[in-house]
Amino acid sequence: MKDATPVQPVAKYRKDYTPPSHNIETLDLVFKLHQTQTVVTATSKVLASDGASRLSLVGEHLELKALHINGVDWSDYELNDEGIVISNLPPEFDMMITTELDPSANTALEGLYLSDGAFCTQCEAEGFRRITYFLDRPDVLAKYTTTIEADKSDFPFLLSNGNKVAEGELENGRHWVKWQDPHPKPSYLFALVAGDFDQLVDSFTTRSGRKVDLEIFVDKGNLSRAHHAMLSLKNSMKWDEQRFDLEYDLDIYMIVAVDFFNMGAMENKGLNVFNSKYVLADQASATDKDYLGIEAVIGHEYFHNWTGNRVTCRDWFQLSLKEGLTVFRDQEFSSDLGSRPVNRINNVRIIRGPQFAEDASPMSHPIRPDKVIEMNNFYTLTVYEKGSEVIRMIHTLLGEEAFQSGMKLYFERHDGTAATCDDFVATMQEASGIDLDQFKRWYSQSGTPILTVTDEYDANLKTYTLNVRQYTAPTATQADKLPLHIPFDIELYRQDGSVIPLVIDAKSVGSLLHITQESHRFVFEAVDEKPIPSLLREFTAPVKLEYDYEESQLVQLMKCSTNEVSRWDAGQTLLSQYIKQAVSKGVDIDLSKEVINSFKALLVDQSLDKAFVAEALTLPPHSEVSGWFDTIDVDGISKALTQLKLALAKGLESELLMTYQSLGGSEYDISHQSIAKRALRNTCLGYLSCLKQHHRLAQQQFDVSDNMTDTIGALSSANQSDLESREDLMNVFSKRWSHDGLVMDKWFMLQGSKPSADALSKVKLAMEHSAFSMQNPNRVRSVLGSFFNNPFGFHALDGSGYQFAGEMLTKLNTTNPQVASRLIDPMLKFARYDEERKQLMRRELELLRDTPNLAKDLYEKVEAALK
Ligand code: B3K
Ligand code: ZN
Repeated sequence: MKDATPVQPVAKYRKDYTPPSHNIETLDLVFKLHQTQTVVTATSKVLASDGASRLSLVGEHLELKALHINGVDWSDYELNDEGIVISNLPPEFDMMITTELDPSANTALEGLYLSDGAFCTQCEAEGFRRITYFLDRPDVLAKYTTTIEADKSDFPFLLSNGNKVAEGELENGRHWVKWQDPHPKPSYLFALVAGDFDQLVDSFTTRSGRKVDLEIFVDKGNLSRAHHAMLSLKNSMKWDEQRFDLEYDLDIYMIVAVDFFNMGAMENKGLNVFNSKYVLADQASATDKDYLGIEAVIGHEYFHNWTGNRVTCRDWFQLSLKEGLTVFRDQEFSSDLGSRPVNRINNVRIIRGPQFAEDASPMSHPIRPDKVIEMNNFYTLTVYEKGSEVIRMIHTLLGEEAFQSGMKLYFERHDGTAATCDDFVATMQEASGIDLDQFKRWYSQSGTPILTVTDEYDANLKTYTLNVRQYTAPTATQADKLPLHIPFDIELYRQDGSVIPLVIDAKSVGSLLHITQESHRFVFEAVDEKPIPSLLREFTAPVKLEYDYEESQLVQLMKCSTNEVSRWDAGQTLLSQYIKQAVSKGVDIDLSKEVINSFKALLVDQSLDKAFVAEALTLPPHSEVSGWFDTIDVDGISKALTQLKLALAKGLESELLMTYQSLGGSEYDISHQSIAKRALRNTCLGYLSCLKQHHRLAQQQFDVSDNMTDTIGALSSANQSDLESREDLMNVFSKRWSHDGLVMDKWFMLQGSKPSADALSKVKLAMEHSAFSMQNPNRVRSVLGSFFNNPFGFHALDGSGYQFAGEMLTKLNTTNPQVASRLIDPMLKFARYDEERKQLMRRELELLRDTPNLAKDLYEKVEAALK
């Protein structure tokens, strides 16, 4: 047994890619499952690529029991820090490796581990090497056969990828099952699950008429909470046939929900493993947001079957090839099934908030990174969400039809292989005939481009000129930036709200402008009055827009824009102007009558989608606002946001109350309309709870609520406004749900985000709760994740928040470095804070750096931050 973490972790570079020395055609795995001593026998057919006689395999936390080559006990090998090097090999051979591992000691939840007594695996990105010595890299594709043997009464279900081909009974109450996956796959898509579950069974008939068995496995007693996941799965399968022309390729699709999981879910071939958060839902225990999250994640993992599994990544630097594309596909799925504008607004918020923040952090990287120490650190908002924006830009440039031709060509050319981002762009370019050469810089360049726009109107010539400049500031690891190809959608409006047609050089032009150089000048003709420009409509590119809007222009856009995302954006820009002023000048917020009225108009407009109105009334969060300033004034931002909320609450009081009352009392269902009503009603409650005369509403709603959305709506309002009823309501909730960790996560999250100085004591109390466990990533994220982003508790000036964070990260460093590494992100931005906070945070980072056995996950980030 050896320790996997070398003293000084080494980086890998994208430029250093070399093809594997050997290919593995088939892999036959036999697992004899045991909590502390699992034995794995891996038999493979191996072929040397260029006559290589030496084979290096990676392996971690393994004990080698036997090595046979062509049936002969092989002694010509050496074990090292990374794994094993086997020498004197023939060009073609059968290899049998037997290893032993201890799943019960695996708290990192990578490789084979125990989740509440059930065996399960997580192999992406590099977890398979904790199961056996292997060429654990995505460009080695093999056909797998898996035999699992375990005790029958404790583990009646033995699952793996592909189709079940045989099973049998053994002595001593044990049994075995054999699975065969006909599709060659990389090791990161391998999965095994063994346990006792309740099973929800259904089927889907593909458009070619094949019947696919659908099976969802959940903890005993949770069957009634799996129906929404099943419905989402069937919707995903149908949608992928209709929109992308893609059909499922096995006879069975299984999903297992587990409680101990580092991320959301995993797309293992035919056997998805899910965090139970993204499977379990019912009216009493799940919010509407949970329901929508389940739909999106079930869709995402299903869509990976083509974009990820059938065509996989050549190396991990290409991760966005599958993730950016699959996020794009799941966003489109949610938009086609639900509200497109509301989905788009939520995606834009993620980009403009946390993704832009990542771009501005010491860990900033392009969507296709160049250098990696710990691959798990690169499952980021940049690779996923910005990656999806890059695919969306290609879609915008090509249009749906050409984009789908590109997808078709992509599968024709790369199905069954491991491809690169360049391969993808090449198929899009070829299928459409559109030049994407310059566009490709989006893959290699990090940071957020800024588009600065100025304009002039010439009343005599009736011309309107837009000057557009692009600039990307240097980022942590990239000093020089080149101009990008930025799709820039615009529209011009008259004062009366009508649209002015776009004419350049006497020709009418479309609304999509192409920004390719550092600066552009567009002169529009026949513009009969000074127009109001609507810029970067639909957020056609992940850039920061700078244009000096007058308040009256934004008020007008909120009213007349033909595009709901732009109406929302105009409102957000309007509010941002007030916030920026308040924070930078230290003045109080005083909203003009016009601003109040434009929000009022949205609130009372019965023709609008209520989910959209709820978004339009939602303030940008503290984290997003922080990104607008070079130095973050934590307290100034909190103060401005509190004042702004109060100002809107006061200005809209009677309409908020009217809306709140009119939306109550309807029968519960999860149609879009009902979700929208609840969203708007709870948004109103949030505002009303700022006003003393309405403090009782939250408690009233809590008392009569028959669903989790309204319960949490009430509890959040009580928490946000720190109402007198807060403690009571929190206690009632915790008594009612203390048996259910997943539901308690909502309570933990509220404790961690309490907007007052006592948040730390609430967090410490929460960690004493019977439902809390430091081993469970969901619990840790809900309590600590929310606290580390709490502007009041975490950033307390006495440094107590930072010190606590340091202690917690040190603990997690040994038990679950992946989770630690996600949590540390807010600390990496220490240099952006005031001197006092900066010093305090830096000290904690330095202490961490000096921690013995610092995992490479944390090492990579701490080093980057302290550089
Ligand atoms: N591919 C997985 C993520 C794996 C993360 C490894 N640390 C889930 C997904 O993106 O669908
Ligand atoms: Zn994914």
